[in-house]
Amino acid sequence: VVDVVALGESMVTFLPSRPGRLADVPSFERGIGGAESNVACVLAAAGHTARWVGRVGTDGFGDHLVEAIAAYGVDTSAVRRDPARPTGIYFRTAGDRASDAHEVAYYRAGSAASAMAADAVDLDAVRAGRVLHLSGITAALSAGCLALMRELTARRPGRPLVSFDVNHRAHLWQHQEPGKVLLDLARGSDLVFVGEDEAETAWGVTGGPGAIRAALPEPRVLVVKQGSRGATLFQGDSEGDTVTFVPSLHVDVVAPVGAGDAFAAGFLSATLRALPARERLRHGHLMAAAALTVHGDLAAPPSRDHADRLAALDDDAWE
Ligand code: KDG
Repeated sequence: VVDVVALGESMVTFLPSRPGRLADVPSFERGIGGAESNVACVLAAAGHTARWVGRVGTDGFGDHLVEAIAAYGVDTSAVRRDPARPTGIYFRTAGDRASDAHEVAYYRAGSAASAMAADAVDLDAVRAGRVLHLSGITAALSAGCLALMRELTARRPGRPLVSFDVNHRAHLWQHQEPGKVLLDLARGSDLVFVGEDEAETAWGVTGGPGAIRAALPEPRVLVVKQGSRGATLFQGDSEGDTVTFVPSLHVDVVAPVGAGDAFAAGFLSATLRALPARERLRHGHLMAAAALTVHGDLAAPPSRDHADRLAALDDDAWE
């Protein structure tokens, strides 16, 4: 059994050669992106078995994605190729260092991935992991993708543990109200990652982690990400929730893109290894710190031994 299967759209990304407005940047460097395959790549680099399920065109960008993701050690055998639709791509600008203020230009409407649907993916391959990792991005891609997400988050005996990163991308939701859709998908999941800021924009929930948990009591595990402050884990059992907060690492941010995915991968890795709550959050923060300090979506994560040693440092080192 593979540890984690991640399903979603991956894209070739174009990173700017220098900061500035999209209108002014003269050249871009090719990279790979896609929230869910990012999670699979970090997990594979951290020594787990990971599969990415997606759909790309038969174009060179599709070849590149499959090859580059496989080079991380991710199983791409269930990726489908679509001769009629292109691989999605996107461009982004570099904001000023620590801020999130970058422009994103997606070229993904009608992409191969938008044709994913319950009858157009290999559902056995999707459900073959201990964990199935999904994100709210997929729900925004097309009606078929949304129906697939509903199918995968339907509570059924014997399904893998369903991990869901809300990943609210306002740009992608032009024809639908995202709030209720994302909330329903989160409710059907076992482990949910959500940013405090996303909970406010998507659901209008303010008031911090406790208020978010009150709005989303169904998943057994809820991780509320609080940016550079830290993250709060709610771990439910028959007695109620155990609540654990761990501060983030302070790093010089180069680009925030990919940090949420890396966080999810670190948290999932520690969860698969049955590490205690505090270590799960610490592994999330460590992987996020690696991603925050590079331009692209993906950073080489610390080795498992190294991450374990850092996660085990005493509280003073983590304040
Ligand atoms: O999580 C990083 C992603 O934003 C990026 O890789 C692209 O998946 C992506 C998206 O849809 O924004």
